[in-house]
Amino acid sequence: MNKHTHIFQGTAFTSKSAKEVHILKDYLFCVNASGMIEQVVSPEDADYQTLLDAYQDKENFHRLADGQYFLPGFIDLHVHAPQWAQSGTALDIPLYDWLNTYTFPLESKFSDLDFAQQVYQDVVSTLLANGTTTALYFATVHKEASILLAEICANQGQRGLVGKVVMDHLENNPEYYRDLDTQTALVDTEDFIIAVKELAKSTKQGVYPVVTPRFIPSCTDASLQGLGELAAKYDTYVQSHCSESDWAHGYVQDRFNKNDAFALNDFGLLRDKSVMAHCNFINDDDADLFARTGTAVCHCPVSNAYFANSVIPIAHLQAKNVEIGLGSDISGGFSPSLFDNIRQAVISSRMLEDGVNPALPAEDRGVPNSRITINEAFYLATAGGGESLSLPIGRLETNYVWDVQIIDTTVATAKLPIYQADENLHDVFQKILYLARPENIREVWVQGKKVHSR
Ligand code: XAN
Repeated sequence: MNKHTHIFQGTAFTSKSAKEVHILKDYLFCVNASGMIEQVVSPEDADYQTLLDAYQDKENFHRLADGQYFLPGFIDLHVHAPQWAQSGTALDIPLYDWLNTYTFPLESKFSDLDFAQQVYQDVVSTLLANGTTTALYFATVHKEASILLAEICANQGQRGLVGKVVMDHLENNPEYYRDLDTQTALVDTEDFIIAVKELAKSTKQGVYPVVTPRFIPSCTDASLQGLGELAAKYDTYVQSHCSESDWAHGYVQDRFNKNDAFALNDFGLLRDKSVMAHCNFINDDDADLFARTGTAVCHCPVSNAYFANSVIPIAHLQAKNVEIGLGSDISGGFSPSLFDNIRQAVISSRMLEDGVNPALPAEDRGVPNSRITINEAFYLATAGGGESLSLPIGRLETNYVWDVQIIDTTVATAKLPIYQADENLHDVFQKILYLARPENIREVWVQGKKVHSR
């Protein structure tokens, strides 16, 4: 502990395991100059009073007010940053039509850096205001605008993992929106990786380049192969869409006679640092392959309800040791809030378990053992995301970074229904997860630095 240490005092909620939440009542969190949690001190510890006496009058001591709580910052594993400009629109048509009618025309506009700057500034600040401290972003095919997104994350203090999207397939992508050719796609990706790694050196929280084949239909075999090699050469993250819709899944079967997971693995794209979005149609062999390679699944419950008409079996995948986190999938998912996605994850899982067709006998309606609890959905948005990215984030524990959101349950315009001073803290936790709105997020900190307040 030295003069650069910051001490935070208050009650925090953090995952103990996938099912259990640890309630740290009135703890001290000692955060060092690098933004790491150096020590977590309970009121029963011998050091507690000594630390309080030494620090409580200093300016680097922060005590939560009554009705305020710490939550780990959220980790959004799937955001299409350019699509923020169309969030909340056109969700009533199938994926393939949505991409061609709305999404590709929009994304093509990001060759204009002024437009990109406007949208990217907004999406990063909006996610921070919603408690998202780490985000895994798809940008567009444009190298410069993708670097700009990484720069904006760096400047706003968000831990951004950013991918320049690769779409080099001449038949499957529109002429107005694709990489010029395979060679250009690979050279641009390599330039992008080098630029973001250089940028990362000047950030505290880190920004990371991500190898990003949009999905198999958008890429040639040659680009998939080249991207796998780049990921290995630079030891980068990899992201893509995997077995998302009936259409995409069927396309990969026709082209490779195997599922997306095995096809991606053949190109070296399933690695410990890989995150595959959606995965609605993966089978047990695919799941085992994910577990063996350390590939994580990003569950996008809002988007899946619209575009895939599907619910992935979270509990089943976890039982097979697959790492899973949560994604908003802006703008396939309309909401920038992982609170909304936590809520939908619980709702969808219950519909999967209980079934939705009341015409069938109860025992034939659903998939047994599918429901997840609010604790488990919280885990996906925090610790599960951290494990998926193999970063020390998503938990309030020693040797994790100080990425937190301070939730204020007493905000006049968004007061949570807490009337008893001695209310059970797990009930408070549930009320926060189900009812909190952006107004309740008073402050957001990333790597020990305040990056948002209201
Ligand atoms: N597949 C996709 N799915 C999705 O939800 N959003 C996209 O932008 C996309 N591209 C391919």
